[in-house]
Amino acid sequence: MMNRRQLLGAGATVVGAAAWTKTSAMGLPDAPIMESASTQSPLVPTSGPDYQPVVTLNGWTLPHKMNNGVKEFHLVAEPVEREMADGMTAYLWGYNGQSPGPTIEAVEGDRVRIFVTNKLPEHTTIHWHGMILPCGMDGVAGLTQPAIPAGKTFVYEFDLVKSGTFMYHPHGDEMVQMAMGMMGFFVIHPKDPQFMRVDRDFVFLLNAYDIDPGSYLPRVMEMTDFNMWCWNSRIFPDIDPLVVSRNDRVRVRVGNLTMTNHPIHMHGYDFEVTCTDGGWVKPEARWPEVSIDIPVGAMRAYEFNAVHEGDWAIHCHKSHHTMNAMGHDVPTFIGAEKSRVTSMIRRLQPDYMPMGTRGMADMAEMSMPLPDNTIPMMTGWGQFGAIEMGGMFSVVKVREGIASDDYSDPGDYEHPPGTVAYEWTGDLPAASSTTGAKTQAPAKPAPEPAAGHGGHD
Ligand SMILES: [Cu+2]
Repeated sequence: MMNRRQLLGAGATVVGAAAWTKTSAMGLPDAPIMESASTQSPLVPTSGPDYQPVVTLNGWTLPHKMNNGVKEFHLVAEPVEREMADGMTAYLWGYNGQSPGPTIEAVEGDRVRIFVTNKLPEHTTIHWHGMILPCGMDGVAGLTQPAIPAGKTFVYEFDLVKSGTFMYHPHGDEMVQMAMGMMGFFVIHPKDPQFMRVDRDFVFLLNAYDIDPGSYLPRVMEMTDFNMWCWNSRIFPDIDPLVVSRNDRVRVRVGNLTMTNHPIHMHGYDFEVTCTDGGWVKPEARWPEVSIDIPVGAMRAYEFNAVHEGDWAIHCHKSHHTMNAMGHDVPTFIGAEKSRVTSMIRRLQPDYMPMGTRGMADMAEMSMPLPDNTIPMMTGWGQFGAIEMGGMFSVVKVREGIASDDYSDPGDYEHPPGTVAYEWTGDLPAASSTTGAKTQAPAKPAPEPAAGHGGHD
């Protein structure tokens, strides 16, 4: 959970304890640090207007302090070690111990003061993407402010004049710093607690890295051929599920700070886009979707009523983005006859396994030795077998009767009897009296009644 201990014990990745002690004596608010990569409980407001706090997937919300009516936050830009999945850690740059940085939440009408301490080896800034603020607070190095030198703290202070969903990221050496993972969400809740109120409100950022298997550092010069497609710098199977109680009103806010678009597809529902980083979408301007393309440098929020129980897949619909550590220079062997060449190769390399002659699904089930610090391209297990996914994939778990503050994984969905696709063995199952069986397979139609159906009886 929240770790408010001082940087004194935070390890060698920061500039040093002395620098912290000195700035602390200068009256800076605490800079909380997060050490866990798992989803933290939402930060329920304890003062000011009520709102439904967001849940940051595999992330957390930055606590603030009130100072004479101003909400004060303290972001620390610094090198971090981010666990992207069990068995895979990346050396990234981020904020307050993690990458992405913590979600900042505040309320329309608030005045915020955000201290930004730079513990990177080079200068930085923060740009508040989509927010309406004085030009000098916009965070563009050289254009609206001098860059924040390494070791210095700058202050951003402005009024939050509109509610909505925004992002923050550097605007100095932006290519390197965003490729290293410097980004976060900034959610401004409406002043009216009933406006656009939902029961569950999830946020995550799309990001991408190119990290060679066996290495830890992203190749920051890569422009297109990334191999780690992430939500909040996590990859399947270690992106936490989106846990929802049946009949909840649910919002999912997705920001894209990669260099390509991502059509986010959720199974089991249709839904509507209700917010962009430009603001709320009026009800009469919405249309139904089942996939939402999230453009580069943009945010889309969609909402649905969680009436359908189940384990519903949610993923990017670019099929290479639901893979981990993937090489693209692999020939296609589907249909090739490799038995002769396999025996020849095995004389030199006894462990050689021919791959791809029947498709690639074998990859998900066989366990080959991997280099350190990487995870298989296709992986993950469900109650019925290998899921064969990776990267940008998770599960929306809708269950009856989940407590409003419970986001813990409820386990596998228990399908009602007769509602799971089944193998045809030549006979339809006997008709059952359970309602679930109605959706399984149509029973043999009853004989047509002889009576006509003129509609005038
Ligand atoms: Cu994608």
